[in-house]
Parts: sequence; C-alpha cells; structure tokens
Amino acid sequence: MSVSLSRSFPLNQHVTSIIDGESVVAKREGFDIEVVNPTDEQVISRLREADDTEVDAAVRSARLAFDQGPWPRMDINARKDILYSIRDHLRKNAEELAYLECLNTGLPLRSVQVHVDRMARNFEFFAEVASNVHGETYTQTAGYLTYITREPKGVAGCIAPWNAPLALASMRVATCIPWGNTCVLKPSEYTPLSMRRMVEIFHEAGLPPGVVNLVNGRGAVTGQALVSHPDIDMIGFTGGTTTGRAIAATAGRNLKPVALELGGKSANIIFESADIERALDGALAGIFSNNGQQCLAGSRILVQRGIADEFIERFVARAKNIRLGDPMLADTEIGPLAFRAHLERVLSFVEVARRDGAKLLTGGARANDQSHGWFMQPTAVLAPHNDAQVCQEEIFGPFATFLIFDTLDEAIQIANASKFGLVTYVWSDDLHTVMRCSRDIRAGTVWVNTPLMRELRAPFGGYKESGIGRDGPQASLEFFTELKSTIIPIDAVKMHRYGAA
Ligand code: TXE
Repeated sequence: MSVSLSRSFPLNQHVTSIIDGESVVAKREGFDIEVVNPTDEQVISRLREADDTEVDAAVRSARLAFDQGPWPRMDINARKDILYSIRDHLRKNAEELAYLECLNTGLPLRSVQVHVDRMARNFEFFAEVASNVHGETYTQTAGYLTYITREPKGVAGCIAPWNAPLALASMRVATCIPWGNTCVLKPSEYTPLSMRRMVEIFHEAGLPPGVVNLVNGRGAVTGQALVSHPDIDMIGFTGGTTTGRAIAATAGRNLKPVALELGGKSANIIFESADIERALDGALAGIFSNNGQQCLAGSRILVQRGIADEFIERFVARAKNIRLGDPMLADTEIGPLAFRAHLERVLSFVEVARRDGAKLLTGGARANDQSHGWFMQPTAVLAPHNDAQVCQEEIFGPFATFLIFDTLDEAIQIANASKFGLVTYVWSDDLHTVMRCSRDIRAGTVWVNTPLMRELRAPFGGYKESGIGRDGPQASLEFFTELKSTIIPIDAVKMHRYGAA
C-alpha cells in the first residue's frame, strides 16, 4: 500500500485526553512529553500529560456512564450495532490508523496493516460473544427457583504498551466493553498517536460518551493515578513484568482484580524431525517480526544437535539479508526500535552475552547504514547454557539466542527452565515429539509447525511470570462480568416468626 496521507509535522496541537467523548483542551500550564518518530528521531507531536485531576475526571465520566448511562442497559442488539459500527469505522480509517502507528512505533507498515484488520475483528468477535451470554437456573431445591445472571463488572482501567498499541489496546477495550462495562484507557507515553485517533473513531462510530475515555501520560504519574483510583473496578494491563508486578500490588491493596499480559522468553524448538525449511522461516518470523518487540517472540531458539550447525548457518545468512529501513516502505522487513532508551537497553545485551560466554553469530550493533533512527542490526548469539542471562531475560528486540540440545527430554527441560511461560513453538513431524511438548511444556500456547497464529476463540495468556488471566471468550466473560444468584420461592415459604405470640 502506498501512503497517500500527507500531514505536516510537528502536529500543531497537543495530544490530549478524551473525556466524556470530548477532546480535553490543553491548559496553558502542564507537563509535555515529546512524541518522536523513531525512524528519523524528529519530534512529530507533543502530548500533554493528564494529572491526577484529569484522571479523576476520566474515571468519573466512565463511572457515570456505567452507573447511569445507556451502555450497560442497552438492548444487546443496539450495543452490537455500535460495536459493528466501530469495526466498520476502523476499517474505513485503516489507512490513517496504520500510518500513525507506523510513524510513531517504527513497526513495518505491512505488519501494522494486519494489526488494524485484527483490531476491527476483535470488536466484531467479542460483540458476538457478549450477545450469546446466558445464565443458569437451579430447581432442585423443592419450592425454589434460583437463577444466575451475568452482569457487567463496572469501570476498567486499561493500560497499553508501546510495542503494538493498536493490536494490544484494542484487545483490552474489545474484551471489556461488549458486556456493558466502561473504561479509561492509558496508552504508552511513547506511542499516543494512533490511540488518540482510535478513540476518536469509536465516538464517530456512535459509542456513547464516557464508555471509553482516554488519558495520556507517564506510567508513574497518569498510570499510577488510574490504577490506584478507588472508583476503578478492575484493571487490564499489557506490558512488562516489573510494571505488572507493581500494578498487581496496588490493585491487591485496593482489592481490585487484575488481568495481566506480560513478557516472555519463549522457546522455539527445532527438532531433527522437523521440516527444516518451514522451521527456518518460522524461527526468523518468530524473532524478527514486529521488530522483535513482541511478548510472544520465539527468542530462545533450541536446535537439536544433528541439524544445529547447518540450521544456525542458514539462519544467520538469512538474518544478514533482512531488509532494514523505513517502515513505511512496502519491502521493509525491520524498522527502528520504538525509542532511544529501548535501543540502548537491547544493545546492552550484546555485552551481557559476551560476559556470559555466548558467541556473537551476527549483528550486535546499531545499524550503521542508517544515519538517523533507532535501528539495530538483526542479531543472533549462541549461548553456552540456558542459565545465561540472554536465555533468561526478555530482551524485546531483534535479538535471537540459540541453544543446542540432544534429546526430547532435555528440550522440554530447557523450555521449562524459565520464569516465563507465554508461548512455545515446536517444529517436528513426529507425533510423539509434538504430543510430549504439548503436554509437558508449561506455557499458555503451544504452536506446532506454525508461528504466531492467534485463534480468537482460544484463550491467550501466560503461565508463571508471563501473566495472570487470559483473553478469550470464556476467560474475558469471567473477568469482566459478575455473577449474581437470585433466589425466589415459588410458594410462600414457612418461616420462623421471631417475636410472634
Ligand atoms: O514497559 P511498561 P517498559 C517488556 C519488554 C520491555 C520491558 C519494559 O521486555 O523491555 O517490558 O518495558 C505503563 N502504573 N514489555 O518499561 O512500563 C506505561 O506508561 C500504571 C513487554 O517500557 O510495562 C505503559 O503505558 N501504569 C510487553 C505501560 O505501562 C504504568 C510490552 C507499559 O509499559 C506504570 C511492553 C505504573 N506504575 C514491554 N508504569 C508485552 N507484554 O507485550 C508504567 N506504566
């Protein structure tokens, strides 16, 4: 797709909050954050941070929309019509959304276009799920009818990260509002542009004011004000494990439920019984798609000894050939990392790897053919053992770590020797091998001979430090709704009459 939109940058207005369906006008005073294009390091906009008072106004709007507004009380067909209208409006504005996302995150436009299509589908899918919710009845106790209903839980605080804002924030919102909940969304301070447009589009599509409010700012200020607000009923968070831990601690003190989608260090296991060509394509996609900045990256590549030398050699040859560059161009495979501090963090693992005794196979530096931008060469190292830091820590960039194993049992043991447990990739045409991995690896998703396939009908989330809870029809129903038991006698029941003569 060629990008036909033309805009002048910096955008001459601040990115501000959207509260009660209205754009908040930036006050004369306030804390500004520069929004930067990672491809050329130019400032493209500024966001005005929402302080405690503004976060409070956003929560009050969501509260009012929940307690008194039409959204939770609406006939499901009317609510579904609005969610379908959101889907249609997202599609209608797909080009602009993809452009803003690509501009602000550095993700290749090709990937972003897939994300925009998925976000539209998220709303369609969960609208359908919510319209099929049903309850239970119990009649076993003579003379009584007990029925169980599901009700929306209330106001959610939704916190989104910077690595794929459209895909991840839309999942947070699309799993939350169809049941009748309302929310306040806080995107990452690094990547507010597509998020702001997304929330505008929700309103253009007919979403009532107050159902989705947007606040922008740093995690420690705006995010903290949101997650500690007493009128929030639940928190959905996608981001790093350290931040997730802090949010869960705050939520725990306030007795608010949390759903956390956190990091990963997923094993991508290549057995000698695999179709090697496909495994090679899958291993490259697993670590280098989305600029390597994805929780479900196959970042620990375990190769069985008999094929290891050849596999690694071919992987490295392909990695050296990857087209790095302007993410807006159709044939770019890897764009820049999202922000300077992140590039520096990812680069710091090259030295960590060296100290661990790992062998640098390719890359390992800032891409020097790019004069501007936070580009990193596709990198791969061979680690001496799984205890090495590069095998245990989430690096979150185009940085693959190889390990060599001998047996099926050893591969399973290495895959499980991690504090994370988000996904696992298994490449093998041997049924026993596949079944053992599926049964014995402790991860929320096991991909067999396919990378990165997201089935919306299936729960998605992580074991161990990769998260708490799942996104999916049943799991989201349970997280975002309350159960109510109503007990009614069919005939007048005999009661003890306290104080009666
Ligand atoms: O993200 P943070 P960071 C991993 C990845 C990355 C590491 C650190 O390994 O290198 O985490 O990333 C908001 N209260 N992932 O620190 O802090 C913040 O403003 C409330 C994996 O840049 O997790 C942003 O909106 N909110 C991952 C959001 O949390 C707070 C995606 C995510 O930022 C807050 C991103 C607070 N106290 C990073 N502190 C994935 N699962 O895909 C921060 N935030």
